[in-house]
Amino acid sequence: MASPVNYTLTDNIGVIRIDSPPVNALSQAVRQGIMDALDVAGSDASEAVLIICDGRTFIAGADISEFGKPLLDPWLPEVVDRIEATQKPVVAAIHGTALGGGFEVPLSAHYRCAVATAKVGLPEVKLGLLPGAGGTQRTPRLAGVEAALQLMTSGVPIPAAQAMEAGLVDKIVDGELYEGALAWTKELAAGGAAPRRTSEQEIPPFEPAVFANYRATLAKRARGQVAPQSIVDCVEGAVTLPFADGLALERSKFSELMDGEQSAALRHFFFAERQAAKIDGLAKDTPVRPVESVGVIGGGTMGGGIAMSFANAGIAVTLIEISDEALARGMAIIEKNYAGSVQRGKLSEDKAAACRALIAGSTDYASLAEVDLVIEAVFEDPDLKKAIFAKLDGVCKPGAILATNTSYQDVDAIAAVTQRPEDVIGTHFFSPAHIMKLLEVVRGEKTADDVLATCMKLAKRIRKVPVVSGVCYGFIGNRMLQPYGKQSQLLLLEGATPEQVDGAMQKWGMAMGPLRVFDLAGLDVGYKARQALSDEQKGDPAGYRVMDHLVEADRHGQKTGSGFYTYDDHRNPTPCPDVHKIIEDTAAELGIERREISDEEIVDRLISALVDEGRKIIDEGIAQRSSDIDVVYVYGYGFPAHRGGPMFYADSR
Ligand code: 3H9
Repeated sequence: MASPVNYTLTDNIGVIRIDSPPVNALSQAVRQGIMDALDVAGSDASEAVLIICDGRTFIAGADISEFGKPLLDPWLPEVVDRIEATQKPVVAAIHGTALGGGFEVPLSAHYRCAVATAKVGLPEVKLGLLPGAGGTQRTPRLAGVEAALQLMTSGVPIPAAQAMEAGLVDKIVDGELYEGALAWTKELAAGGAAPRRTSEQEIPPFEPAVFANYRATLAKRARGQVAPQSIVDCVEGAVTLPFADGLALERSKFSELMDGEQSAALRHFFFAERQAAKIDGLAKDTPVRPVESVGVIGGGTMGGGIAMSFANAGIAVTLIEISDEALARGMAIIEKNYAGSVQRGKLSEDKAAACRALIAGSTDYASLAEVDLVIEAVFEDPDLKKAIFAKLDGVCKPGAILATNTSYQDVDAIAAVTQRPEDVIGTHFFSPAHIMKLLEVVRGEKTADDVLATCMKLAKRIRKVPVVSGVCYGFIGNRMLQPYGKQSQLLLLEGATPEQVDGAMQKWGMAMGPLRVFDLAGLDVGYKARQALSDEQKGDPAGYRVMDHLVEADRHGQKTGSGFYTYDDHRNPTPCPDVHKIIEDTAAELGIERREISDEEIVDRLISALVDEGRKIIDEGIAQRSSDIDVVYVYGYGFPAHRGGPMFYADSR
């Protein structure tokens, strides 16, 4: 097999060109190829060496698919040390994204240039790792301690201009990268530039408290995660130890993390997320329909958030409401959200204005005649939804995709009211829709393949992570939430308090415990729904009776200032003795004996409830694969990514 690394002597420059699609990851063959090329460059007539990549990006990191398997020589740390030790000046030329090991290669080169659109970063933390090829030692030498900690503990890549300001890149190349980089390398050689080894540079002065501050902040921001703290240890090592000892520290910490459960879970999750985009039985080249304009029906929190998701991706939106007043209210929420993003520095004023300008309002369905996709996001009333779809069938152009954002309703029944059920699909967003990454794409019985393929592709365009679900009550995520919610009620009746249940789950890593989630959603919603059901339909009263009593005591959840907790003006929950009394009385009413319940039992029973339902969802073919369920739970329900998702967690036990 041809090597993915090609070496040529071009004039007086040795050019090492890496071509290993899709992202030039540092597989064994690439590492070996770089070593071989350096061998040749070491003894030929070249006066300097240029490392550059073909394809869509510079190296995107170590090859993650090799992780967790026996190490293959040469190891990346050896490769980067060899680059740095080269006796001729080595230049790295970056385009696309230089990430992880893919940025540690340029850090070990002597000079770095990039095109303006390039980004560089050390995202290992997102895989439960730290930069293990000298990144923790070289980055602070170039950019200073604080910038290094920021880059590595956040894992967020930075644009080339920012990298240049930080000292991580020396030159921005205008125009074609190869030409510009080659010319610069020649210039350096002509000027007698010597190898400039990062390991030999002094670390710029820094605030000594920075390490303690980072440790404290990360203990909160990355609760329970090992890798961020290990990164701080290594950067501290960079300032206290000689370079070689710092590298040894980095290596030992890297190996510890690699062998640990958290990195295994996060690596699983990396591939799970990418796998979720693939649809079994659907050809890769299934055509997609063009989507350049979208209609959203319903200007509530959900509809507004959906409209913003499209506008943020540059897609024009028509927002439909039933009256001018309702439309004005919806538009005002959107304005407020954009103003908030500007205030928090997430969006520039110009960008916010441009996005906002893409959202037009209307009270007339005729304005949807030419849109490519409509998403209905009105409240969960099946008759109303069906009436809307019948109307859409009348006004929308042939080929328009008709989507419902329902959380529970039968997508097939909604499709059946139209003359074009093949164009109907579910797109279930999560609130707040302009922020949450998950999108459940619900494939109806008659949904056409190209409609499904279009929605999956579109999801990526609006920066969502799509997961396909079949039709069932609650689809993947909310269906699993039902037994989970029920289990939380049983735990209360059997002896736990709301704060104990939520505390145990949050300590374990959930963003929010189940009872705070109930409070957030509103206890009255389920209460009202239950009023229409017979006792038999309602099922075991232990699953809902406490909530009934809370609503009857006017505790409707966070929006009314009280539910399972009492809330202050900043929505902070406080445990409430009245709630404890309601729980104890309900247990007595249902003849349930109370006992001491451990945090371990709480976590075990709640996660088992999720997993048992998850297995049914797989068996019924509602989810394509168990890793899809993990993606749903991490991106939609605050499940800790470092535990890999509920199904991975259960499988690994
Ligand atoms: C590291 O470097 C450790 C070192 O410090 C120390 C070592 C000793 N390896 O995301 P996409 C595949 S840790 C293997 O859909 P995009 C991916 O699975 C690494 N495969 O494209 C997918 O395959 P498929 C630090 C990889 O354009 C295909 O490429 N680096 C790798 O949306 C396309 O990927 C990172 O964490 C990899 N490193 O985004 C960067 N990367 O087609 C991880 C990608 O079969 N990568 N693949 O599903 C990314 O963040 C994104 O892939 C990237 C492109 C932004 C590059």
